[in-house]
Amino acid sequence: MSVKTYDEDNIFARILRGEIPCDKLDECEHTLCFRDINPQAPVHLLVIPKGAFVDWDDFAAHASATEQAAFVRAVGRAAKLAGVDASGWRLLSNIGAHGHQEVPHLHVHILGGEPIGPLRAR
Ligand code: DGP
Repeated sequence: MSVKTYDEDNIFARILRGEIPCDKLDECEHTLCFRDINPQAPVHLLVIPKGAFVDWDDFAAHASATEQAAFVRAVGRAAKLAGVDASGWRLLSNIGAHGHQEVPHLHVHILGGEPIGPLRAR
């Protein structure tokens, strides 16, 4: 099993420590939800765990069941709070180099507020 090294100075770790502000929508003991700084849709939220996890693989392998359940619930709650639950929305997570992950702290994107289009434009 490969263990990925967590960079304590990544931008989302700094947001969690309160060193950088964010436009927060929701928070619980294990998760934080805030608006993406570079929105790709009218609604573009990020949901992150508060624990130090590099990506989905790391979170799936090493987070507690409580943290994992809280994360799933936080995503559903965020879509409702943003008002896209009825119209539909996209959930995605970029993982590693081929996934084009830029920030090495697990996050999922919630995109909505208009038709998001096909998954991948070629
Ligand atoms: P990615 O790692 O490629 O899945 O996307 C990272 C996202 O994080 C990207 O959509 C922009 C967003 N982002 C980067 N820095 C900040 C920041 O300081 N604040 C906020 N709110 N979002 C950020």
